[in-house]
Amino acid sequence: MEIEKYQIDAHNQELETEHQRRFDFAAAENPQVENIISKLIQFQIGIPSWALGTGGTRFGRFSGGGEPRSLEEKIEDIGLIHQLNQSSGAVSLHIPWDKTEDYEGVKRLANHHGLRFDAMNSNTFQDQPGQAHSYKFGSLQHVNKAVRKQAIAHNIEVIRQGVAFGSDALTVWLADGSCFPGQLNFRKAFQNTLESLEEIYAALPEKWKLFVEYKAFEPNFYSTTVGDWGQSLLFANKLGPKAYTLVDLGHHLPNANIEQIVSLLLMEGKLGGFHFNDSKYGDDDLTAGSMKPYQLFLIFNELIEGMDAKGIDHATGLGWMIDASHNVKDPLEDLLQSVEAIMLAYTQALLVDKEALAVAQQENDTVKCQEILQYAFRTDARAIVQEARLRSGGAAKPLALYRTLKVREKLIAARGAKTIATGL
Ligand code: PSV
Ligand code: MN
Ligand code: MN
Repeated sequence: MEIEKYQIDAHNQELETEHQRRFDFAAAENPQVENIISKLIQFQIGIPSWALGTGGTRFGRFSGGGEPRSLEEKIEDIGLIHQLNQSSGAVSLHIPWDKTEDYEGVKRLANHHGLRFDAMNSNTFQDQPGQAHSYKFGSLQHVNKAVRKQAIAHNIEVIRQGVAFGSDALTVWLADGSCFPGQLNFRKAFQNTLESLEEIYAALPEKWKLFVEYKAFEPNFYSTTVGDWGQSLLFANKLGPKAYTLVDLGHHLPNANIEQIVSLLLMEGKLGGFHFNDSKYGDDDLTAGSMKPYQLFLIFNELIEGMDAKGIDHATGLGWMIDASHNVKDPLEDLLQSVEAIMLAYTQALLVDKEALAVAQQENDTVKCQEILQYAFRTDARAIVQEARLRSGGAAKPLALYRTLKVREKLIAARGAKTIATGL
């Protein structure tokens, strides 16, 4: 299904007076608002193909119904989100969960919905039917070269498919590690992984990037071979200029200072991409901004400061992607909430008085530094984000319109109540 333009227009008209009042106030308060709006219009967030179904845990899975049954239906779902918010103009695919023989057809469909293909994701954390070797004890790190070869070949195949889609990056996330002390020789595991990544790196086309994603723990609980940003950066530095670190917000040990991590990675020119989500305990994959919106704001504050210092374009300088999916929400509503939270945090960070902050830092005026940051964080940026969305042809209130139009009910009617999307 698609949402008709007249439906968006009618919704927007109904909310116009209220929006105008709130936007006029925000514009009067924030003289740089036009500059911010043009940045917001450019800023697009990649939607992961695996977030369109109700995520499962190892305890069960509760499908919400109407889930996409094919890659085409996943693209259509992202098209719906993008129609509503005009900020979700990319899709990140996961192979082999996303399969097609008709690359041109899928590309045409994506193009029709205004979507481009963000980073491709390989999967060597599950065994696939008919596969010769098991990844039970790792993939790129494996003690057996034949297993490593199989995992390398899979990653090269993902690059091949990515080229066919028109993507330009590969994200490698490895479940590799160990569950018990003594199980693994850390140094050998690192070296095997490096050698394997070198082969994958050598297969990258000219303009491609390789994102090395790290994660502190799970599914291995004693050691993870790419366990933190230090390890990821080691790999990226050894691999070369096309290799970067990818930061997934849920992949840190509790209380890690993620804003400091991104600041230093940016300084080193090695921050490549982002997986937005939120968490209370670990890799919870909760809706972005649902737990720690201040942290999200502080991360954006560092990103903007670092990108501006280096003259990096906000919209195109990094791979901005969501990686969230869970049990209880309608996945499309959840993604609308995540994108909104990201846009709000980005806007609030754009509102920070950077010059005043630099002066206050220079004067060691800690109180003033906090005042400056929190003044921006406590600004109600909703009307600014809404104005940017309206100017791009989106809906004033995407979630409200999604519900008014009964999109989920229509998807269930078209696809059935028991469909299950591929993914975790
Ligand atoms: C692993 O937890 C991860 O965050 C990686 O990005 C995977 O590609 C994604 O989840 C989906 O499994
Ligand atoms: Mn991730
Ligand atoms: Mn994760």
